[in-house]
Amino acid sequence: MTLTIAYIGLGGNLDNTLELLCSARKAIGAVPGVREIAFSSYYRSTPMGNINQPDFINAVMAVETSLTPHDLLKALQQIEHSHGRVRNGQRWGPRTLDLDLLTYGVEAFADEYLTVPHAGLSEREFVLYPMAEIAPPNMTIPGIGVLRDLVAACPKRGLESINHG
Ligand code: A4P
Ligand code: MG
Repeated sequence: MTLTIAYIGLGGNLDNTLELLCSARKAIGAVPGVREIAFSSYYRSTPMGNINQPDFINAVMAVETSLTPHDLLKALQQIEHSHGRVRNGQRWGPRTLDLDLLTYGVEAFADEYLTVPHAGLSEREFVLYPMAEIAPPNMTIPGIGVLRDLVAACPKRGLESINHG
């Protein structure tokens, strides 16, 4: 059985996001064929894109997996759906837990379901900094570059790690 190291980005911006991310972390580690090997600090981050929304909380998780990238994505999407809805008054609120497959071993490919490494990874401080915290010092993002160089070129935009407690 081939085991591949994959990195997963977790994010959200609701009041209970920290709980959601903790719960999603456990759920990811419990998927058959997936084992957590590292988890970054949690970071508070300025919204990318539409600025008119609350700050995000982001983190990155490294796993070792026997799943294919598409099966891993499917598992992440199921976890998004089971964790990403919150009670908002009497109605179910929008999905706000985002799980992205950032890298899958040394693979670089894109099809209609999945782009690996994740598109936009190299511009996202809320992905690069937490990833660098848990990745090997010389890690290369396939087809993109050396993680350390990407971090050095990426402004922090107010990103800060938060105590989880
Ligand atoms: N997809 C393709 N490649 C991947 C991949 N590597 N990982 C496809 C995950 N999904 C991938 O995703 C849309 C489609 O992308 C999926 O059907 C999948 O097949 P989605 O999760 O349904 O949509 P989304 O995440 O809501 O939209 P999108 O465009 O992916 O949003 P982003 O780019 O994830 O941005 N600011 C801060 N500070 N922190 C954040 O985490 N996140 C967003 C969402 C915006 N601003 C943010 C943050
Ligand atoms: Mg996404």
